Amino acid sequence: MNKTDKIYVAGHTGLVGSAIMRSLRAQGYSNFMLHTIEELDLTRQAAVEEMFKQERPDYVILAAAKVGGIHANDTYPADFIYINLQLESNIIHSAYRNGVKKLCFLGSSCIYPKFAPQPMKEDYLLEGKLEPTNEPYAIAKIAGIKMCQAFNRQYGTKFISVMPTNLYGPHDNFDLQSSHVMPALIRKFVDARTAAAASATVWGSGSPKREFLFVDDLADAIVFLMNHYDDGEIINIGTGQDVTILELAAMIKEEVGFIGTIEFDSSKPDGTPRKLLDVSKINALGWSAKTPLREGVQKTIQWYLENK
Ligand code: GFB
Repeated sequence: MNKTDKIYVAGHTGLVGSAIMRSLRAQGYSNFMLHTIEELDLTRQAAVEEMFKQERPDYVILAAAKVGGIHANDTYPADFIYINLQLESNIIHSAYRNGVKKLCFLGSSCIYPKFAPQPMKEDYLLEGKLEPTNEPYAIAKIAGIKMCQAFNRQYGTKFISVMPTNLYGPHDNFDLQSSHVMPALIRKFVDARTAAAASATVWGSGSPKREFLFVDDLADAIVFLMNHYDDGEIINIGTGQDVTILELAAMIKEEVGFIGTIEFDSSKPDGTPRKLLDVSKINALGWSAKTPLREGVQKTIQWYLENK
């Protein structure tokens, strides 16, 4: 990408999109096409087509999505499949119709089978059944990957698909019902400390393992891949290391300075037992994650305390 090329970052105000904006701006890119959800509803096909025709971006980073944690995915499956299918379909098709030079589609590590061997290699896609709590979301993301590959094959487009692991960082959603585990636990331990509570509650058993990538590292990886990766085959983005939910909770508790105990709510689901990405493909291209988990947790707590 040349520094003056026009880049459309779909979802530029979210956790991922805002980090991509920070990374692009830091690297000297300055020509952006940005629309808030109020200005442009990405589920409306005609509106998306019109916007592409008028603004003709050179590059597209598709970071807009309906996302949420295990409870939100499990409670609103229709919204997760419908909104994601609509918006990715509209953007991918319009990108092709308007001669976009390259598009980056963001998938998720939940596209891999629930009981995939660990760490999960890119070619495990579609080799087994999905985790039921987020199957509709995963199916929408798999459809996005397959759309990119189909357009590449039929029309010669250059659409890449990246699979990030669980993400966290500034601008995350800290709502306790709809958020992912990292922001939920930061908020719970901060609230428990403020209230001098005896305990804070962690959902499930605490035994599932998750890999966490600081969102600014993801953003750097995406800009790197936009400039160095042209293959339609999916590529994982992660740290290559995971922790149990209990280990994560203990770390957040310590960093927040909460002195009470941790309790478990076994009425809430654990979800998939483990989803660690094999990151040898992106490492071999010359990229690896920089931010250690504790440092990322500290930065995210800091951001939450300043912005809550
Ligand atoms: O981050 P999370 O909601 O999503 O939950 P997934 C990860 C693990 O943390 C689960 C546990 O085992 C949860 O039960 N957990 C413990 C909590 N306490 C909490 C809490 O207070 N809030 C939340 N949210 N979890 C999502 C998918 O799966 O991951 C999405 O549903 C997406 O589709 C995303 O792929 C990356 O890692 O289980």
